[in-house]
Amino acid sequence: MVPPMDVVTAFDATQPAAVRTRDPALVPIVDKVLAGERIGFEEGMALYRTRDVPALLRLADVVRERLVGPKAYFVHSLRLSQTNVCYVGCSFCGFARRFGEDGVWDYDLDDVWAYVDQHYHPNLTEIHIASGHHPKRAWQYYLDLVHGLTSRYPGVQVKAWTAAEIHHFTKITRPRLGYREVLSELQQAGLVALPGGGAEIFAEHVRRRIARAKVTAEGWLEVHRTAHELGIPTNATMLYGHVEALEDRLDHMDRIRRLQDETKGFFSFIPLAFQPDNNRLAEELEAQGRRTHTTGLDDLRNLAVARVYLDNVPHVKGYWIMITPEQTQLSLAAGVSDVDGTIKDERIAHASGAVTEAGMTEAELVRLIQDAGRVPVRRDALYNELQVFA
Ligand code: V47
Repeated sequence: MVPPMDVVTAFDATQPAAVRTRDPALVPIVDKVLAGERIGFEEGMALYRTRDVPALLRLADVVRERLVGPKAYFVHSLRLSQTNVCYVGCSFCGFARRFGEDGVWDYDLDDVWAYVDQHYHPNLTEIHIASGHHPKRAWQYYLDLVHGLTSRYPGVQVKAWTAAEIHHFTKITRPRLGYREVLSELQQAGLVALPGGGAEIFAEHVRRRIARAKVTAEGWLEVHRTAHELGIPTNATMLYGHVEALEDRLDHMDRIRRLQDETKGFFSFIPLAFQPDNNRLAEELEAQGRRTHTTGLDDLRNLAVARVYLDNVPHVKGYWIMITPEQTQLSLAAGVSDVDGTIKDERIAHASGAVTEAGMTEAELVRLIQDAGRVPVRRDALYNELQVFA
């Protein structure tokens, strides 16, 4: 039987940040979080399992407010995927192509400059690059790409390549370089941050099923550890809503939390909702009658658990490309303090059926944030504040 609201509470009238809950299992967790204490794995699972989702969202909102106050961040960003050639074969991916297949592209440097010229505007701050594991491009191409972008577009910061791609680069260098050398050469060429992609789900039994040939979980974490040691901040993602269990999601967050305790190099955590079109995993799930999009409630619950569990990561990002702008606006009341940005030409999620636009305008993002009662802040790739919209 559900106890009446006034029987079970974690409520201190002297504290403005009160969270009432109907779920007895939440009461000690709420107390702990409000007291600023870290919660453990089982407590994280209780957050995932609670039926009192409004209390969970409220708790995440309190944590978010404590960490960043009323501000919600966005960036003028351009997505760049210089190629979709990839031979890794992740089952969730609708983006990758092999040479000669329909829809393949593979930009030479001049094509990259032409692409950026087409999208460039004076407020453009960040170029976020993610692509495929191209088997033939030489290492020098990537260094020239970063160097060319930073010298041609002064003021634009390059946030480039997922840990999976950094891992791939170590294989194409001759003599073979390690993570540290690859990252440090990219840094010297002008790279300032790493995006959080390629993490998928760390748990081995899931990773084997969806990303068998990709960098291992340990490799992904080691790339990020090394980046942090070199002074390159990074993000962390988690691909959810496919074949993983809730325990796998929390295990994923737990590994990120542990690394962040060591390095403090993550800016933000970004759950990526599985886009179930045009990929093998979607077909497999379809055959079992389980090909579904994540639900709105699961998206919010997941973001809220992340906000509470990852007490050492400054931001949880609501990625509007994958969960829609409407849901992203709601997520601002569920622990989210960053909505990514203008993006312009997203291709990875759209290759797997994302129904959102490929970009948004600044005015749309500002409205989305202000209507949620929060203060929009335009930031750069390193979270320096460029403009606060009072
Ligand atoms: O690495 C691929 C994922 C990632 C699908 O760091 C899919 O600020 C869902 O990393 N359904 C690329 N996800 C996107 C990414 C990202 C996005 C937003 C912000 C940041 C950041 C990083 O997208 C890939 C892969 O993990 N992905 N296919 C799919 N069908």
